[in-house]
Amino acid sequence: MSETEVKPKKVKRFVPNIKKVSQNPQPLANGHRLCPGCSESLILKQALSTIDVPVITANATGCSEICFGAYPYTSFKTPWIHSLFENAASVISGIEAMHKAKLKRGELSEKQKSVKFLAIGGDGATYDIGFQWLSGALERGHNFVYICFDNEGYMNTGYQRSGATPKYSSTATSPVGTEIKGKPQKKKPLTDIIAAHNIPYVAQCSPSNFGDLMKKAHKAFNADGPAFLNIISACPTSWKTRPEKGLEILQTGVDSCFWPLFEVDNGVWKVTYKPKEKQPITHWLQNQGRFKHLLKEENAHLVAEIQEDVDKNWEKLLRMEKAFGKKAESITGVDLQ
Ligand SMILES: Cc1ncc(C[n+]2csc(CCOP(=O)(O)OP(=O)(O)O)c2C)c(N)n1
Ligand code: SF4
Ligand SMILES: [Mg+2]
Repeated sequence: MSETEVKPKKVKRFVPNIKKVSQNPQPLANGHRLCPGCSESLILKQALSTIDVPVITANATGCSEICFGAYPYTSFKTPWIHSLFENAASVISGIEAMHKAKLKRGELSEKQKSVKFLAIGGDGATYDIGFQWLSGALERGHNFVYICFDNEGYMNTGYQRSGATPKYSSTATSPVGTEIKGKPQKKKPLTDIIAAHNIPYVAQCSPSNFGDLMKKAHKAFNADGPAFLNIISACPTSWKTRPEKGLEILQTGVDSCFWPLFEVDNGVWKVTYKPKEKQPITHWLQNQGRFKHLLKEENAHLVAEIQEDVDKNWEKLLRMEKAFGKKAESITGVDLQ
């Protein structure tokens, strides 16, 4: 490291002790308007119970905003602002910049100084329509956490396909028929794209692996600059799954490596969960109505294609860890220093 480089701040290791974190102030009141079995409230509770300081949230339009925000039934007990669909990252950037200015002018109490900044949005808001706002906020280096609830589609408006929708999922705008077998395109690798912004902390998580999610949320909230958490979120209504099976289904996504759990912490890649036995992709597909057509014999080649893609992505991730992890091997063997 050169003399001019700033050393990343050391964050104390966080141990998700359920008894202890359950005593932290809960961000959400009892009650919301999410469908039964929706993961979004669980994700927020897991993430926000890792900090015990005030948080200001900007919420992009989507299920979370509609279901947590409707006056007079607002679920958030902390300051919360509804942005447009696309600009939650810009709204929170402005609030964070104002906080910095007030801090400089000595206008904040000790409690106000400790405030954290959060932007939340669905995959439609994050992968697609708000992407340039998010990318700009990350590049400017605002100190905030962005949480994406990736339920793989525009669910609030009835499951239109988004950049996050996986290939061959049946959606309202890519219905299975004689012409197509669901969405023809692959899912956008957003976590990798965000990691390419070289921000302090990026991670992919699932509420089924709550210890992993909470450790990552704690790191994100304590990062020196922007942090991004891409969190897969079960949507029983549009995935056509049983509400009580959400976490089990998400676990099959993780164990099949369709949704691997990893982090990029100040440039260091780490796969944070390696399944003892990688499950076949059919375990992820089989209990979801949106993939029902894939289980017909005539579509076996489509499942094989998905499996091949998942395997390639998993191999690539392991190679990233090898090349850019803590024990990284030099790619060329040449030391440039
Ligand atoms: C500019 C704009 N386009 C479209 C809409 C309509 N709209 C509201 S919520 C929504 C879907 C949100 O999808 P996503 O961000 O994935 O969140 P989810 O509902 O899936 O949680 C759409 C299309 C809008 N409010 N603003
Ligand atoms: S439509 Fe899906 S994402 Fe929206 S509240 Fe219902 S279960 Fe949650
Ligand atoms: Mg969505």
